[in-house]
Amino acid sequence: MSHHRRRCQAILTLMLGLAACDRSDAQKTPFGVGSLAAVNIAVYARGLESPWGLAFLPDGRALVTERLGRLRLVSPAGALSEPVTGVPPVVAKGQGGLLDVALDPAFVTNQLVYLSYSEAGPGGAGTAVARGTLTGAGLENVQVIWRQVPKVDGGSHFGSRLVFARDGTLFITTGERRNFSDSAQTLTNTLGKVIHINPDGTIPPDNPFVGRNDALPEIWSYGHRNIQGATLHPETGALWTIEHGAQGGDELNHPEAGKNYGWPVITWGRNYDGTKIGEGTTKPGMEQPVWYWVPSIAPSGLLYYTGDAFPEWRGSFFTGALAWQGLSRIVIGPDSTREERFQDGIKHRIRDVIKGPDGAIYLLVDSSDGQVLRLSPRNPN
Ligand SMILES: [Ca+2]
Repeated sequence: MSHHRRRCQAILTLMLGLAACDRSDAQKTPFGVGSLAAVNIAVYARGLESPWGLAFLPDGRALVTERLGRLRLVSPAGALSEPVTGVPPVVAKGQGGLLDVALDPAFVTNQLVYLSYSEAGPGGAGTAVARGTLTGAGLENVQVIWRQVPKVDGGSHFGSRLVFARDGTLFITTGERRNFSDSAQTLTNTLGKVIHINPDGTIPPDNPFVGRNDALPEIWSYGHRNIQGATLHPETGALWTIEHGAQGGDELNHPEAGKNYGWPVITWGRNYDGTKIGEGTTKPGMEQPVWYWVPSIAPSGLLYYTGDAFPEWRGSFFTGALAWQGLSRIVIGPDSTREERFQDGIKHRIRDVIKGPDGAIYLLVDSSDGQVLRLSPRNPN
């Protein structure tokens, strides 16, 4: 082999090495910059302390949670009620507190409201879900229907979103409580899992791990890090979720029964000190995300938009971004997925994204002086 040829091969190897390195270690998720010039951005409600979840009632009011443990009603004009009584005590520490709120699918007849929150107990804290009847006097007959096990120390990675499936069953998303990430891969606990229960807390008999003595029967999927966004795809009825990665590696997934979503064995992110996590980015038997973010945007809240207010956005996912501060739109095409980001006029920590009954998009701004923003067309047709 000539010296020249050897040198060329060395350069080629170096170039291939760099290319491989670029793909696996340093890829930046590309995105387009979207414009909200045709969108009217108004403050729907203000004076909320770290609003976390919001659910519209059939009468046009909304229930909104504040992480420190308050639940309030918001009038159609944006006026806040006094805190609704009957909310269970929460551990308002770190990322913990009162988290999501959801209405029973039969709310019109049963007035049942579901809350997810961080609950104290032996060992520390864990995510829990309670439901109660909303009356003029507050939440009544409040019962805890599900508790994460075990309760552990620390104030991070509680999840949590509540999503009803079409059959009336309830999905609960969780986190792996950060210092217990290996727990996401074992099935004898409910850290780092998607949970699937009946709304009274009983277990659907066709859950994937029912009947196994080495797994808890409420587990739907596992290998998750910290899921703070979830929604039911209105066309397919499937659950979709958003989870936080570490330094890079936020993910969009559609968790299917019994499947392993990889954390902390595979991820597209790295530890905060730059070191490698787990075994790499792919592994047989572990699912790949539909989309992932490097660097992280810290996504929270998930919406699949089907409203009439923004026809051009129908069929898109939206997630809020806490760290990046703005709104991300994800469009899944037949051959490729793309992302568009919005920040002008909404450069805030966005905690949740909700479609209102009017088709407008509502954003929860996570701040000690938080707001609910309403996005509507500037020139409605
Ligand atoms: Ca994953």
